[in-house]
Amino acid sequence: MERRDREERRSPAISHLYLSSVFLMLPVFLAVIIWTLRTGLPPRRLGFACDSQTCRPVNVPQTLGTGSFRTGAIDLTGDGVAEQVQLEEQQVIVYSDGVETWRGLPEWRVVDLALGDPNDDGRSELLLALWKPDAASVPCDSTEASTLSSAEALVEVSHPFIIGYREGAYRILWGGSAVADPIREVELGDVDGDGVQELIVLEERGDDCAVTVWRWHGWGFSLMWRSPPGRYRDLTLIADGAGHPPIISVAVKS
Ligand SMILES: [Ca+2]
Ligand SMILES: [Ca+2]
Ligand SMILES: [Ca+2]
Repeated sequence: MERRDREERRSPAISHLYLSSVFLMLPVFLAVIIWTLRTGLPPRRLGFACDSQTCRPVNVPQTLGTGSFRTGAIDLTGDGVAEQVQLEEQQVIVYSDGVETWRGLPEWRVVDLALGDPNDDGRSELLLALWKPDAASVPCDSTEASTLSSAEALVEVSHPFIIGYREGAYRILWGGSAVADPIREVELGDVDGDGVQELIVLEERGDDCAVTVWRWHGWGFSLMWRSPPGRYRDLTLIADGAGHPPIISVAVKS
């Protein structure tokens, strides 16, 4: 009887201690919730595996990573020694033995680039996704056209360009026309396993993006496949083991 009395007398103290602990932990719980809301959860990654006809969704490792090019090495001059390629503040710079040997035009705003053989001629080049000012199309019957200065008539549009080294100099080997769907990111890789590299593009489609796969046809690229639109970013290619072509991987914003 005395023991029960003691327990009954002690139970309010235990309840008080329990409530105090909850109140003490409350700031910790709130901090975790705020941190999660502010930083967001890691984006989910989605993969696409391709064959000669199409690409289909596949599972890929949920690793973090950026799809934007920063630096890389490839032999552009064909002498067997790799050049260093850097993308700095939207300008492409090529170095040979630490010495700058080429940089893109100042009016180009390069948002991404890929190293490889986009035009399937056995030589390595740079595939640039760039914005540059182009002459705006002004209606022929517009009375305002004659009053516009040349600077005012320019608009910045998205292009794919191929830069290569030929006959002792870096040149624009192929300057693609302005694209209707601006290019966000590019990759080069033989995703269908036929021995020829494809151009993989993350392009804007309204408020969303689409992943597209393009084949070089001799004087330009033709579309092989386009994904349904999604909130994609960070386009990369990931190895799928010996004998298998690489898999396209994109992060999906939640
Ligand atoms: Ca070289
Ligand atoms: Ca080439
Ligand atoms: Ca291929």
